[in-house]
Amino acid sequence: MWFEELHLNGSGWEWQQTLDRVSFSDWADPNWQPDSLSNTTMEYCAMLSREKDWAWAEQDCFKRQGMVSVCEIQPAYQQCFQNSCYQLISQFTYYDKLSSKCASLGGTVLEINSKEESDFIKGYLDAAPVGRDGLGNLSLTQVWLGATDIGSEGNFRWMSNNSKLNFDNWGMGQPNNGLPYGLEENCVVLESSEGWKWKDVTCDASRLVVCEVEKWNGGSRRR
Ligand SMILES: [Ca+2]
Ligand SMILES: [Ca+2]
Repeated sequence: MWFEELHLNGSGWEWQQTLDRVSFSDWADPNWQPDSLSNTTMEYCAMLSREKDWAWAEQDCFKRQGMVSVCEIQPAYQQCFQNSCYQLISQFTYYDKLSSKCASLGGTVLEINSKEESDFIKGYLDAAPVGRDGLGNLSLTQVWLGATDIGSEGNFRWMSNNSKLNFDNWGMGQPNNGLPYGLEENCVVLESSEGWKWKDVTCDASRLVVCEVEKWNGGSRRR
């Protein structure tokens, strides 16, 4: 069985969803697992091995044939503020998959409705240990916000209920709909280099996303 939760960032194992360090492990044979630091097979993922009574074994991330995955329906959502809890998802996601990605985790795409929430999210993202690509390079530069002006240029609305923005935190000169370059910009990101202020961008790239759940919906569950 495939165990997609783990990956190696160069100095140890972390959970793929939360990027927390793996504090518990059950390697099949501590004498030879994990061994990817000492050979050249590039085994950066882990699985549960039936032959080893479901203990853990390393595996090449591309060798998925014949494997199945088990999903947990709630990610950690341990970062809570007022009525919401948040989880930065460490997989790059395209705009058209945003809502379904968060829905599959019991939540919606991040929406920011107040200065206080904005400040909290800024602190969360500043502290997030994310943004390493497969080679260990930092890559957390933009995070999707659940807002768009698709359908009515300049009239940005929240994706969850199509209501007009009740708060904004645009960066200097934004939103500009791509002017003067002529690339229509109908999606919104938080930009790390501008203190996580907002900018409209084209909708076609994949970026990281923060999912949000209401607290009463099980958000503050601890593992
Ligand atoms: Ca636009
Ligand atoms: Ca823009």
